[in-house]
Amino acid sequence: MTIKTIATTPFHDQKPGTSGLRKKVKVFQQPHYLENFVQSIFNSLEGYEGKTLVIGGDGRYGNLEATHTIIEMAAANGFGRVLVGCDGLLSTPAASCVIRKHEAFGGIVLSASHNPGGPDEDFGIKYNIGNGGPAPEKITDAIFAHTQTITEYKKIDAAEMPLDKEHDFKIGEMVVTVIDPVADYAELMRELFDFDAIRELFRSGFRMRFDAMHAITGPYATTILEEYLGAPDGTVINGIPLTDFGKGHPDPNLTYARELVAEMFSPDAPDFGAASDGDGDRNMVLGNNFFVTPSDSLAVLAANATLAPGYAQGIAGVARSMPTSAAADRVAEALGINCYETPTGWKFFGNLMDAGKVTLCGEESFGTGSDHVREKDGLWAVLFWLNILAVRKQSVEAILTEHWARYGRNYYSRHDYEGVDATAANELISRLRGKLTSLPGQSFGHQKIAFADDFSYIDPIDGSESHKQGIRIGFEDGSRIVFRLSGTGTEGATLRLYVERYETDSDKHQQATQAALADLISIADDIAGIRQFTGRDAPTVIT
Ligand code: VG1
Ligand code: CO
Repeated sequence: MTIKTIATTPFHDQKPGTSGLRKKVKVFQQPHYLENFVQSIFNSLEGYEGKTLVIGGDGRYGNLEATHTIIEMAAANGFGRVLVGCDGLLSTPAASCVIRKHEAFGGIVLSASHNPGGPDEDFGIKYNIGNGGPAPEKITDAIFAHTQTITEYKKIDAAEMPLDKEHDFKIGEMVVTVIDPVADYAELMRELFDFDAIRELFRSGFRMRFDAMHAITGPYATTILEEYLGAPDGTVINGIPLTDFGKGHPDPNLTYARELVAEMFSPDAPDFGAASDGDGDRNMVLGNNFFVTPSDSLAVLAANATLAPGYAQGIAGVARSMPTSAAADRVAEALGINCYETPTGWKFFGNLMDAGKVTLCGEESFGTGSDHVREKDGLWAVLFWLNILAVRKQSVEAILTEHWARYGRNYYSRHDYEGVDATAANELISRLRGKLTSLPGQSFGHQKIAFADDFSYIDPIDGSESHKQGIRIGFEDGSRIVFRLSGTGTEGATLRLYVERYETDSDKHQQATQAALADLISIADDIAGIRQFTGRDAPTVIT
């Protein structure tokens, strides 16, 4: 087999964002587009010759073809070995696990996460480094720079690419090892959680529903929950991964996980419900007729961490993204550990975990995880909850009610305005930026603004700086409004409004969330002119 060097032209495109490059499938189908990006990744790396590259994706439309291409390019570029999931499948957390366990040089994950899949929908690709986490900005900047100047890429045309079974074969000098996508990950989960206690919980008649949303977590959840933990068959629904996710939107929230939400808010609801996203790194957790906000979920996991064997020694610290509620901060304070506030995106947690400063991390966007891998991990969070439920033998609602009584309740909601005009959305943000210095001291009804800024972060480990990470407006009673634009959408702009109010009086812990936050929501519109700029009367998604 010979290495082909193919002439190409640079493509002028956006910088890969929070989670790599995400585009419509049609964009990725342009000649040389994927190849240019993959070669730009390799051109940004040093010292990978002879080393191992992990490859896998969430099974969306285009996954398998892209996997073939990347394997052929890895061989031509001098990697020694590729570890690839059967049929090109690996969830994002499993890819992180495999990179770490097999001490790979890095990995390429094919996914557009929670974005829909199919010929007219989205595709994505990202590079993860040797610690198993998303590439830091230094590398994504270098990749982008290479896409602007690339003139050729290398490839070996393989006659055959048998990825449908576990075995080894060679392409040129490179070994391709096809692995079971579930095995390494399932073994890690078994080390972290008390599988015996969870098995006993299911044996006692505990009822659970897990919605895999026709995405990658299906095989993982079926193996772990139904096979290893003895949950009844049918506990996992929509468990077969489909290239178009059954035409659904594989985003585990109250709007898109419709089937699960309907069952969990019915008279005969199971005790526990959960869902995961396209690539398996997000999670939503529900009790019987009860929703757990991701911010609260992080706080509950932190407060109960020692109940799981993998965290029995206690946790070093917690970290949350800036828009995530301060519920975890209260727990950290009580435990006497640090709580770090980082910009949105999992990559900001990597250094803190590598340095041993934090064990648990979370984002309000249904992302929770720990230092067991370097990605957020949907099924891990679900198993953590099961472990806590198995030990405490209480309902999800009772656990939350006790949690709020002890730490106070952070009422919290996120409003998304999806697919709005990008110019108008940018204008809204820049007008807010212009107002920042004049806002403090202003009153809106009984609320007085204490501070307003555009969030900046200096990484405590490597000193790298990130600016303009979102507008924060804080009120004197500790309430907070945050505005930022999404970095992961592929159509127009998405404006996100995050609203939070802290309530210590447990007599006031049973209010409906939107009602509890109504004042702040209307103040947000007064300050930013959301309706005026977006032309929308209501958000697309409320969580
Ligand atoms: C969103 C979330 C963010 C998350 C990112 C990637 O980003 O808000 O918290 O890290 O998606 O998640 P944005 O820029 O659209 O708000 V995933 O599941 O795509 O890896
Ligand atoms: Co995801």
